[in-house]
Amino acid sequence: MAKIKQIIAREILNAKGQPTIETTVILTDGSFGVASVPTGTSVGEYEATDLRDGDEKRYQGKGVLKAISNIEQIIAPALIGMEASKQPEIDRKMIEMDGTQNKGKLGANATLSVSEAVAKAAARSSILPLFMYLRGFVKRENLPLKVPIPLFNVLNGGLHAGKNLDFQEFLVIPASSKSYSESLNLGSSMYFALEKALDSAGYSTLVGDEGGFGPKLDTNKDAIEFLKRAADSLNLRIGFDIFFGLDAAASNFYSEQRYHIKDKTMALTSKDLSDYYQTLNSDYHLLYIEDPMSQDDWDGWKACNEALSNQTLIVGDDLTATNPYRLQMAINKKAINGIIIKPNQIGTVIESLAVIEVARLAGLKIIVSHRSGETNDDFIADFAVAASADYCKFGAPARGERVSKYNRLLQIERQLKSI
Ligand code: 2PG
Ligand code: MG
Repeated sequence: MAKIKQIIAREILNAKGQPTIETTVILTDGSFGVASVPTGTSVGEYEATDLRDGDEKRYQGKGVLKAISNIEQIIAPALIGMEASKQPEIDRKMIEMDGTQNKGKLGANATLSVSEAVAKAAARSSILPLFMYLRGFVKRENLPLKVPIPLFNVLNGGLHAGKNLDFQEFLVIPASSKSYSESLNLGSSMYFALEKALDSAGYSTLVGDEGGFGPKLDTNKDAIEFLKRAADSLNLRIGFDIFFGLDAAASNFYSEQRYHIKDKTMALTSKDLSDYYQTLNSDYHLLYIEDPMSQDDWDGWKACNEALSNQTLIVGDDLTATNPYRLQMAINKKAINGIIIKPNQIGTVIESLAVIEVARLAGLKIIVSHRSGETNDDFIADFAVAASADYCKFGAPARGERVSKYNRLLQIERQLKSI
């Protein structure tokens, strides 16, 4: 069994031009794994620490040299000599060495890059595709091995597009009856149909952080209306061939217990906002709403889930932050029926899988997600398949750091056919 021989980390840039970590793990049999970790822009309050140097002379204080030194000086000496296939022990060791609730000492960016690089190296060493290797750590192996349904973020708003709109992501979701490759084609067709619809109405088609268009429209509803126009232009039946979804990222337009959106002149209570989602739902068949309420507005969440969950996925992201305690609260309060899983919100591969396990037992839908500040690393594509996620959210079907994941899923789809 191959053991960890060397761990090297370096500072690279993510797709937004901010520093991040790339870690290489080399094993005694010569196998190696390279992993780089993403960064969020709209970061929830309950996420694990993305450790930054704070040295204003380098990269506006966002350098990651401290996290890198944690990898090389603290993590590497402890992990070298361990069997690479013992992912749970390796991740546990890092959790213990960190000793905080939120990876505040070592940095979740440091621990995750090592955790993922170890998994990649061990997969190579065992001559398994990464998704098959990771599958070995997933409980309830009778779950279907399939490519998740992609959620395409074709229109960007909020912090991802200069606050052009309040809601952050306008998603198109292919019907579950379609194969993954058909779904990718559909997402791409919608993307270009939307570009045409915006352009012919005189709006900008410049793109936001996740590759979707970022037009300055009058209301959030207008953005959904443009999705409808794009679908109509392709003769797609909404609610049959294609569905729409939102990541409202509502913490970003919540202040003094009110929600502020362009669609309404008055500030909204949770109840008003929930009613508005219901109106949008009856007009546009919203299959999915992520973070409809702010991250601590539990009453709002509960009421929204109660009102909408029979037709719509009510999904926690900032609310749950891939954190077992937050997830348990959300389950107890009946606040959600789906959960976003972002490995960098918690900091290791095994902890991310454990959160999925608990969520699935509670009957929640699982959505594996990228971050807005991605790299070209495609780890989460394999991770999503291994975990039998219901959906995956990797941005628009455009731009290198987004399509690296979608393209990897194409490869996996082929590999699954030959199993
Ligand atoms: C989100 C994510 C990813 P960010 O809110 O779901 O789309 O955005 O990475 O900026 O938190
Ligand atoms: Mg989100």
